[in-house]
Amino acid sequence: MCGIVGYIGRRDVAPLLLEGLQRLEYRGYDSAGVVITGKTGDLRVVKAKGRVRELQARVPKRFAGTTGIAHTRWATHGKPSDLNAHPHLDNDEKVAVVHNGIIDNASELRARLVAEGAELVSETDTEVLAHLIARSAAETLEQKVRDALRSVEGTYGLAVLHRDFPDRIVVARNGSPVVLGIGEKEMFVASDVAALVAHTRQVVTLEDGEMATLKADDFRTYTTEGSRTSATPTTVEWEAESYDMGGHDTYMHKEICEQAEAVDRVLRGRIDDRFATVRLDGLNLDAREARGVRRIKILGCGTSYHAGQIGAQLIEELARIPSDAEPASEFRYRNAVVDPDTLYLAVSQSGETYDVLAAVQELKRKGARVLGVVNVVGSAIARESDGGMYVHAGPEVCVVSTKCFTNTVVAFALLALHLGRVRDLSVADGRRIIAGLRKLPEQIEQVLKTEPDIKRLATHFADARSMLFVGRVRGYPVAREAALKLKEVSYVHAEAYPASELKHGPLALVEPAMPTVAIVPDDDLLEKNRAAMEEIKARSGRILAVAHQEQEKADHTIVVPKNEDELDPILMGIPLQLFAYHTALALGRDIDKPRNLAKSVTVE
Ligand code: HGA
Repeated sequence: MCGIVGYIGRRDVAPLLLEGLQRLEYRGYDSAGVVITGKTGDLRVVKAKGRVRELQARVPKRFAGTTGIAHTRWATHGKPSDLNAHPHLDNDEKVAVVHNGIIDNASELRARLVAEGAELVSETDTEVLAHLIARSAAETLEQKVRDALRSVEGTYGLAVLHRDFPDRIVVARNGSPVVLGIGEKEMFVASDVAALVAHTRQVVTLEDGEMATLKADDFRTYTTEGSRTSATPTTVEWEAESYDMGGHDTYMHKEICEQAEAVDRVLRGRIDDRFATVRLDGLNLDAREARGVRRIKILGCGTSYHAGQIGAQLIEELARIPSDAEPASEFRYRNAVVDPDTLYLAVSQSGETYDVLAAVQELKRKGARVLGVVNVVGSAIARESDGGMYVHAGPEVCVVSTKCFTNTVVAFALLALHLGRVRDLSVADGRRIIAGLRKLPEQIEQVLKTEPDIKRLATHFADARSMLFVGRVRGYPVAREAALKLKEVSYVHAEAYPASELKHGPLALVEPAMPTVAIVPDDDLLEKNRAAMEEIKARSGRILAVAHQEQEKADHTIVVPKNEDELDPILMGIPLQLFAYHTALALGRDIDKPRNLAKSVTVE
């Protein structure tokens, strides 16, 4: 979702900003724009609907300056167009603003500004900010921005340039990430560290309600009320190279192929062989508290929600704590009963997903204990939770999640083992699960080796307009995630059902043109899954099984290595990521940036 990049220093700013925008492209966007302080002090703006390369093509040859801000927009108010792209300026072109988030009272402010004689030229909510800042009678830019923000309701991460204050960029955060990058006689700002790491790894993440002033030689942070806050830079652990494609044609392919390493990382340093358990220090939950948990509720959106469904099953199986997962986007609106003995787990790759963050804030308000399960260190959900686990998948650039999903599920397996071992899970079972976890990286490599077969199968099924995905119990969330992946990246309609539900409705859809992917692990439900395949075959349905052995009833089988029953879902999902990938490739889709989707959904 939208991205912000800004720079103030001594270098030529336009190439730096364009490169920063390119690093944010993965988040998904529909238009882009840049504004710099030109040689004469004027604000010079270029905007373009479409990709950053289209913006780049419009940037004039002479576009020199050493201060500027830029944006990739994902429209919430007003269609994607040149005019609606950010930055937005006031009528005198004194103030330029780039903004992530939503101004809830924009129509009211717009009416007020129009009544006062302002001429608003775009359909966006953002534009009111530029006019409000320009109209403030306050003396300093900081005060002008503060004045404007006082009238605003909503969420923002924003950066502001002012013609009369060419020595600074002022930024503010409320509900949408803003990260400062601290360099040597130069400062950066971005909505995501991805845009900064090529230049500096020293960063300061603003809190909600915080603002900052960046000058070439220094920066300061303060609250929206004006009191100074302390900001000690931290070092980002991810390298700039982690954001490169590393010889693959797409980030999705790269990230699928990185999963063995990624799983190794989430396990590293956490296994405790002596007690057949794992150490998860960041949980901030001692053994007594862990024993006191009566229920677990996992909240996430999209793929993270599906990872949470597998997580809930793992926790029920290994720790025998009643657990379930729910979309955070629904939970936060249903005035849920918040129970003091329930432990809440908030799952998000970016740690900034707005719906998840809002659910966390609502839970905290009601006094619940919330743990974050996130990938991005220091992100909003990590900071607002009482503790949690990082999933250590490394940067995930493709809009659709693959390695982060797998690592999140493995992190849940670790949590389930930990909770199980402070309760009734035996040492023998603890050892069995640990051995299974240790086998995962190698088994993932084995699955990845079957890619040529999966590619052939994906090409074979690529003519299907719709596909059914079925599984039972452990296999069902795997089917749901695989169906989502196929939809997201290939735009082929896919529906997931518990295989047990087939005869209660979806069997009516089965015919040769509607193939079924069946998740068929070698566990106590094997015969039931075979019976489901039999039902499909009897209706002339085509079947692709993902199983631990060749399935006679299926037309094709992708065989994956067997692990412990509880951990099987982790491996069974991986070939279906490749299946979605190769279907999308066969259909010529824009794999890393599927239409209408964004990476971190930082608006509601
Ligand atoms: N509301 C603004 C910015 C949207 C945004 O933050 N998207 O992620 C607009 O529509 O331009």
